[in-house]
Amino acid sequence: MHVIHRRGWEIPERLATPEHLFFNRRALLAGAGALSLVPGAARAQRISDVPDPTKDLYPVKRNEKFTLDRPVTDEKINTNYNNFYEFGSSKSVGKAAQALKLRPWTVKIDGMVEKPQEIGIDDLIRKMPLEERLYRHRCVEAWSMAIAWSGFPFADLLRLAAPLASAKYVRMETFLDTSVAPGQRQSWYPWPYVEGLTIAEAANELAFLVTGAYGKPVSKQQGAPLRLAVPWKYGFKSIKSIVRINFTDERPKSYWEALQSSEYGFWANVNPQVPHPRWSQATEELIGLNERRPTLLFNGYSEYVAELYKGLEKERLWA
Ligand SMILES: Nc1nc2c(c(=O)[nH]1)N[C@H]1C(S)=C(S)[C@@H](COP(=O)(O)O)O[C@H]1N2
Ligand SMILES: [Mo]
Repeated sequence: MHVIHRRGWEIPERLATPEHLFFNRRALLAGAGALSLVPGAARAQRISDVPDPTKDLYPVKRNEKFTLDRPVTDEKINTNYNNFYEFGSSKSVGKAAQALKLRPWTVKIDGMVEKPQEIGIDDLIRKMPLEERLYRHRCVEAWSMAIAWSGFPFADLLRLAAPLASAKYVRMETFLDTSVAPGQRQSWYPWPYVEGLTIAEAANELAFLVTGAYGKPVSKQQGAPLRLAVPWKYGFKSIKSIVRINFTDERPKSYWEALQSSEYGFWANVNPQVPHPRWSQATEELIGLNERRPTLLFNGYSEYVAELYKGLEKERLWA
């Protein structure tokens, strides 16, 4: 039998510290081993789905403004090492996630807006100016990747929804369907997954709604058909498979905050100097590169976002 040595991106147990409350080493190892399952997962997707109706749109033109200080993570690694608790608490949820049906898919835009609407995902995607961006992604578990996302600026969604001046926050929700997502049958989790931003954060040019990755429609395990990317925040803010975008004057309570508010808060900005209650955030494991690096304030995106948090120093900005 082929003996598999630990690769660099298989995080040593003492450094790997996932969001879920009790660390499951077996699950992590299964995630690493799942690279061998790629063909199976791909086949499952081919059988259960109609061809993606937006496929012709990709690849889209790269916006060269957003550059990286590291290579893009190999697509096979990115799509085989995921956090998507709806499909299980291990990193190897890629196969289980293929059960998600992507069409029909409706996104409800409601709450404090001038233009409440329910819009089919294909109408939404075709209305929006798609571009590719290379973004870093820093999980609160102290690992990172770099991904070639495709999608559109959140600012364009704001234009479509036209929030009222009284709206302060945007609250997003993932689908809820226990018949496809076994994790959602675990009733101790606060389903559905919820995340939120202030309107000012959503309007920031970095805030990006993802519809594609690596030059094609985004995969299910990465959060198809619509997922958030806010690269200056810890990865859990990047909510997947969004079905509702609600505008409100009440600060949304996010999934991880509802589960464990002593460890996870609303802002969740990356800061290497503020440790998680159970581990350091000073460095990160670059998955796939066998490398550990110092983590940067705002994950290296200070020039875009530091201004947003002036005057909020008393708030819990770093959890
Ligand atoms: N709906 C939903 N969104 C989610 C999660 C999840 O479990 N469910 N996990 C979050 C976490 S912790 C991370 S690090 C990223 C992982 O995205 P990736 O699998 O594409 O790397 O998704 C985020 N979005
Ligand atoms: Mo994460």
